[in-house]
Amino acid sequence: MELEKLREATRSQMPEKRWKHTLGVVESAIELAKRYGGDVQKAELAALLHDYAKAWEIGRMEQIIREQELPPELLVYDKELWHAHVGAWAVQNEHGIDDEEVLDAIRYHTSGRVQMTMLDKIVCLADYIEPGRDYPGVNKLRKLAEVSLEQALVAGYDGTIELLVEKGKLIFPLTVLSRNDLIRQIKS
Ligand code: DGI
Ligand code: FE
Ligand code: FE
Repeated sequence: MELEKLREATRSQMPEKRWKHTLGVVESAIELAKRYGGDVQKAELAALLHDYAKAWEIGRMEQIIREQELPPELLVYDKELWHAHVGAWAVQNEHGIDDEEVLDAIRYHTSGRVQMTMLDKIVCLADYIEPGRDYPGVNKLRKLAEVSLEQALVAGYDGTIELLVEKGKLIFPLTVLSRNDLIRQIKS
């Protein structure tokens, strides 16, 4: 079966720990899709593939960003952002995934974006709260996730932004725009 092949292909891209995380994200994404009336099948597929390129070598990712004309501004921000865009390119290219909604959910799972789709939100939030995650505040996020996708995501971005500030790192502007947009969505 197609999904089974994709599972094995994805698993083969990463160490066991990252695969466990991936399975956790799949579980949480399915749960969130059911809770909020999202597309469960797309949530499962996007979650399975979201970190496809996470363990790829930095040099390989950089080359793909340049040669495939992925957003060049990625290169001047944290390398942690790269695997999302490279992963979307890779699953389209290596496995013929052509569902743009699924590709976008993979592409924007780290940074977020303005006007996130339900699927974008589900995958990004599942990434923050999957059962294997253990960081200060994760339980607060899990609680918020039962009430509001948007509120939980804002709390997630707040934590990430705080961490980046603490470390003196750059913040990818799209993350700030994404957070602003979610706050506007909550208020309207
Ligand atoms: O791939 P994962 O570790 O499962 O999670 P992820 O894809 O959300 O990556 C998160 C990492 O990216 C986290 O360590 C913070 C880092 N990062 C660096 N710059 C930014 C950033 N994350 C966001 N959202 N925005 C940034 O500007
Ligand atoms: Fe990721
Ligand atoms: Fe992840």
